[in-house]
Amino acid sequence: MRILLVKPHPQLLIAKRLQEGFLHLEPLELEIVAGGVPPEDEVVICDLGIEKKPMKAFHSQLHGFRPDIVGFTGYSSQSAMVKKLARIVKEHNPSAVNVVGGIHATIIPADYEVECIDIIVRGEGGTAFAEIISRFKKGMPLHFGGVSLSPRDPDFKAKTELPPPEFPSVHDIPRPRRDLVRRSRYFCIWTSTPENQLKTIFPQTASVRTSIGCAFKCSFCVVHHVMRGQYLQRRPADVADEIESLKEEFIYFVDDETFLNKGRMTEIAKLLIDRGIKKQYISWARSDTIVRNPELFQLWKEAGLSTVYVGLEAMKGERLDRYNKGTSEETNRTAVSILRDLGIVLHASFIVDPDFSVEDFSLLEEEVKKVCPAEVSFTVFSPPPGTKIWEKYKDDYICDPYLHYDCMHTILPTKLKMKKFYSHFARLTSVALKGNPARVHKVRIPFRDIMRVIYRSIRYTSGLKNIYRDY
Ligand code: B12
Repeated sequence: MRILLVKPHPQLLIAKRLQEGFLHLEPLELEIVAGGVPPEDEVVICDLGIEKKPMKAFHSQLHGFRPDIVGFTGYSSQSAMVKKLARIVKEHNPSAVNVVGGIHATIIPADYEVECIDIIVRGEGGTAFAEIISRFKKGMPLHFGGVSLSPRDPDFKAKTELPPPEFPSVHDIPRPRRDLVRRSRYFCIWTSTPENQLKTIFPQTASVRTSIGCAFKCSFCVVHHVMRGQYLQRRPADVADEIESLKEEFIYFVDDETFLNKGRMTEIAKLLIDRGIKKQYISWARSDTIVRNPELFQLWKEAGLSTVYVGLEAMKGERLDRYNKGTSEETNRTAVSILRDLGIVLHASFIVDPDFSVEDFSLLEEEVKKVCPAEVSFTVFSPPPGTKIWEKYKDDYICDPYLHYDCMHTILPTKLKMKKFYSHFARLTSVALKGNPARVHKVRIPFRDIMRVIYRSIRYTSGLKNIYRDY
C-alpha cells in the first residue's frame, strides 16, 4: 500500500517569511504518523513548505507515487488549503482516501465536512493512523470512536460537538520516522553558543517532544482544551535515548511546556550529562517555573540549554490577569534576571492587544529595551478557535478567523487604524533586533550569515508593517 503524508505550505506571507527566514522545523507530527505505518507499506512525507513550487511538487507526488491514502496535517490558517489539496487528490484518483489530522481537525472537525475528505482524526495521530490502515486492509469502516470520524457517518455532527478525545498513553505513541525527510532543510536561528562563536547562525536543528499538554489555562492558548488539562510525560531514559540517537547537535523541544516536572527534567539533564551527550537545546518555559527552580535551569545550562522562550506576554499585572496567565510582572522580571545570570539566552515573547493605543506601544517598547539583550517576538492577541473565548467573540471577527488565525493578523478590530497599528507593531520588532544577543555580545558569525540575517530581518519587518494589506 502507498501512503502520502502532506504538510501544506504556509498561506500567509508573514508565516512564510518566518519559516524561510528564521526557523523551519521538521514535520515531526507527520514523522510520528508515519511511525504508525507498518513496515510492509510504502510511506512518503511531502513537506510543501520546503518546496519552491509547492503545487507543482504536490501534483508530481500524486502522479509519480499514486498513493492509496493521503494524510494531511494543518493549522487553522491552512484548513482552506488542506481542502484544496484534498480536492486535487480526488481529481487524480477518486478512490484514494483522504485523511485529515492535526490541530484544526482536532478542535474544529466540523470545518472538514466536505465531499473530498473521507476521515477526520482528532488528537493523537500515530496510533490512530495505524488503526486506520489496519481497518483499510481488512475492508472495515475507517471511522471509530471519537478519534476517527467520517463525515458520512449519521452520528458525525454529534461527534464533532464532543470535546477532543483522550490521548493514548504517551508510551504507545510511535517513534518518529525521521529518515523520511530531507533533514538538512530544517533549521532554527541560534544566537549564542558557549564559545561565543557560531559556524552558522542557522544550524540544522532537530525537534524532540518530551511531553504533551500543559497544566495552565491561558486564554490565548488552545492546549488545555485539546488535552483536557492533561500533562503527559515521557520517561527520562526514553527522552535521553532519543536525543542521543540524533545526528543533529541542535535540538528544539516542541513541548507545550517542558519544565513543569522538576524531578523528571532533573533526571533527563543528569542522564545527558552522565552520558557525555554534548548538544544544545532550545525550550519554552514559564517565568514562574524559572523563578521557582533556578537550580534546575543551572543544571540544564550545564547540559547544554542555550535559549529559553518565555511567554512574558505583558509587564502589566492587569493584562496578565486578563490572559489568565497566572504570573505577575515581578515574576517576569525575576525570571529575566535569573536567565541573564545563568548565561542562558532569553527569547521573550510578548502579546500586543488589538486595543493597544500609541501609549501602550511606547510602554511595551520600553519594556522590550529592558529585557534585552534578548531575542524578542510579538503576537497579536487572538481568541483561539475551538475555545469558549473564541465563541464569545464570534460576532466581532473582522475577517475569516481561520484563514487569518496566525496570531499576527488581528482577527478582532483594532483601536488604532490598522495601518498605524501595524506600523507600531513592526517598529517593536525593529527595536528588538537592535538588542539581539548575537549583536550585543558580538558573537562571531560568518559574514555571509550576517548579510543573510540583515536581509531576512528587513523582509520580515516590512512584511509585518504591510500585514494590513492582506485584509
Ligand atoms: C512547536 C510549535 C511551533 C513550531 C513549529 C512546529 C512544527 N512542527 O513545525 C513553531 C515555533 C515554528 C511554531 C510556529 C507557529 N505556531 Co505553533 N505550535 C507549536 C506547538 C507548541 C507544538 C506543535 C508540535 O510540533 N507538536 C508536536 C507534534 C508531534 O504534535 P502535533 O502537532 O500535535 O501532532 C500530533 C496530532 O495533532 C496528530 N496529527 C497531526 N497531524 C496529523 C496528520 C494526520 C494525517 C493524522 C492522522 C494525525 C495528525 O498526530 C500528531 C502526532 O502525535 C503547538 C501547540 C500544540 N500542542 O499543538 C503550537 C501551535 C500548533 N502553534 C500555533 C500557532 C498559531 C503558530 C503560529 C501561527 C504562531 C506565530 N504567529 O508564530 C506559527 C506558524 C508557523 C507556520 N509555519 O505556519 C497554534 C495553532 C492553533 C491553530 N488553531 O491553528 C498552536 C496550537 C499554539 C496554541 N497555543 O494555540 N509553532
